[in-house]
This record gives sequence, structure tokens and C-alpha cells, in this order.
Amino acid sequence: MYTQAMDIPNTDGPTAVPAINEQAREAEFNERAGRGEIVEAKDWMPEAYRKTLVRQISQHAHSEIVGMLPEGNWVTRAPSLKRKTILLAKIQDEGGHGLYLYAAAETLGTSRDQMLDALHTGKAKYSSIFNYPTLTWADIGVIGWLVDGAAIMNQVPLCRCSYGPYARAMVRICKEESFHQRQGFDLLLALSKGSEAQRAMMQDAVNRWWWPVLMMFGPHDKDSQNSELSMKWGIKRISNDELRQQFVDATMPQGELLGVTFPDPDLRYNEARGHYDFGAIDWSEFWNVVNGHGPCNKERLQARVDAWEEGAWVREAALAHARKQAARVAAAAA
Ligand code: BYC
Repeated sequence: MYTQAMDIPNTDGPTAVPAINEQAREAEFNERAGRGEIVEAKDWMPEAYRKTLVRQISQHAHSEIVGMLPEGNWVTRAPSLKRKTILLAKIQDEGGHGLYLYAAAETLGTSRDQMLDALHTGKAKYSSIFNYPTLTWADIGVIGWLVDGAAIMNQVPLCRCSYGPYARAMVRICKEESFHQRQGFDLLLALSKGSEAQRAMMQDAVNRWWWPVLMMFGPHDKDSQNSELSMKWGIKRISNDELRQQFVDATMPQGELLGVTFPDPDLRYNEARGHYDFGAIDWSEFWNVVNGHGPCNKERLQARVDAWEEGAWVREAALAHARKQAARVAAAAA
């Protein structure tokens, strides 16, 4: 994409470019990003753009792999072989999404080890939603329907993100997320046609997950410190509040079909606005969870750290194998 003054690859290092060019390059970058052009890994980019992307993509990757944990809780208790197979496939997909995203973030010059270290030491964030427990089988359906539904709403615009490697990873992720959302809805549809107790279990799960799902979209636009720059650079295309509203509007008819209600007395269609109104979000709960004090934060982080430590021998064996292969190739060439 970037030619002329910006054609100098980032690897030249800052000293290779006269400082006077820096502002002009940045202005040209902003202008092109604003026009919707795509930035590739070797293009010049402002350090703040690179930093913002590494922050968002690595947080997103962490969310995918931590997101495997609440669902993993139900693999051994799925009610049928069919449901167990579907759940296993979904959880594997989330692991794959984590890999695409870590790989996209690595193109920005941050190593996977650095990102994982930030996760394991509690410095990096991941989505607040995965710090809530999965108490019943209906939670698995609600995660698919509402959590993946919110994820799709947030992630489809990211397929048009200005950073090419992230945008391309998102295309594949969104296709899989849409299957995840439908499997959740399908699971709940089965419960809705089941016994009174099954319907009550579904309603209870919706009651517990509804507000945390609305929090997934992040703080209100006026409190979103990263939005202004991210929107200017075309990393984010639609604001937190707009996406939240689109999600509520899209979800209401689906809830009607399932025969569930939502735990919000202020939720009603507003003819004048052409949208659903909804009640105030408890932001103190959101920040409490984001800052590490949600119901499952400690458990989730510990599970990731344990997996990393217990998997050390696999990484060592893979590296030893790669070294052996390389030595063999070198010996053959000699
Ligand atoms: N949880 O300025 P803001 C999935 C943080 S994966 C925790 O608006 P931004 C799935 C935010 O990071 C779901 N933290 O930020 C996986 C910022 O703190 P820092 C994850 C949150 O980046 C498996 C501060 O609050 N999806 O769905 O402009 C199975 C202020 O916020 C949250 C993605 O990561 C939160 N909910 O906007 C099933 C998508 N919200 O970083 C499903 C990509 C905000 O300044 N990410 N914060 O310390 C995004 O689109 C944006 O990063 C966000 C936040 C909309 C999440």
C-alpha cells in the first residue's frame, strides 16, 4: 500500500530516516488509513498504531484461549455424543482463533512468548465475559447464542480493519463464530421444546449472562479511551455503544422465538428511535471483573499458567525435533 515517502520499511530503524520526515509520514499515514487503505506488516506505521494493534490483537487472542475454559468444563458432561462432538469442535476452533491472532500480532514484531508472559503474569487483559462460571448445560447454549453472537457483532467490522493480517484472520474467525452462534441457538431451541425444568434452566442462564454479555462491548463511547485513535486509524469501524445497540436489536426477536425474557425492566422497543431501549449497565461490576476480581479470574489464569507449565515438555520436544531436522538437512547439503 504505502509508496512514496512512506515506502521505507520499518526495519530501517528510526535513525535511518531524518526526523523532519517523521511528521509528514505520520500525516500521510493517517490520511491513507482514514481513506480505508490497507496497511501491511512491512509498511511504515507510527509506533502508536503498532502499539494499539498489538494491545487489541493480543487481548483478543488471549480471550480466545481463555474462552476455551468455561466451555471445557462441560465436555465430559454433555448430554449426548452429538452435543459432545459439537462442543469439542467449537472449543478446538477457539484454540485455532487464538493461533491466527497470535500469528497476526507477531507480524508487528512482538513474540508469542512476550504476549503469553503478559497473560500469565496478569499484565494483559482478556474479555471480561470469561470470568463467569458455567453452572448448567444451558450456559453452553447461552454462551453460543449470546457470547458468540456479541462476538460476531463486534468482529464482523474487524474484517475491514486497516491492518491486513488482522483483517484476514478475522474473516476466517467470523465464519466459524457464526457456526458457533447457531449451535448455541440450536441447543437452546432443543431446551425450549423440552420439559418445564429445562426451560427454567435456560431462563436462569439467560438471566445470569445477559448483563455480562452487554459489558463485552466495552465502556460507553464517552469513557472509551482508545476509541478515538482506533477509529481514526480504521482499526475500529463502529463504536462500542453502536455495536451494543445493534446486538440488543438483533437479539430480541431471537429471544422471543426461544420464549425467554431478559432481566431488564427498562428493555422495550422505542418507536421514535427505531431501536430497543435498555437499562443502565453496572460499570462497577465490569471494572471489578476487568481488574481481576470477577468470580473466576483467579481460576482462569491459574488454568492457563498450569497448561503452560505442564506443556513445557511438548515445546522442548518439538524444538529438539526441529533442531534434529535442521541438522539433518544441513548435513545432507554439506
Ligand atoms: N473485557 O477504550 P476501550 C470472543 C478494556 S473473544 C476486558 O473501549 P478498545 C469469544 C480495554 O481493553 C472476545 N477488558 O478499548 C472467544 C481498555 O483497556 P486497555 C474478545 C475490556 O480496545 C471464545 C479499556 O477497557 N473480543 O468473543 O477500544 C469463545 C477501555 O476500553 C473489555 C475482542 O477482543 C472487556 N469486555 O475497545 C467465544 C475483539 N472492554 O487495553 C467468544 C477485539 C473494554 O486500554 N477487541 N476493555 O488497558 C475489540 O473490539 C476492542 O478491544 C474492545 C474494547 C471493543 C473489546
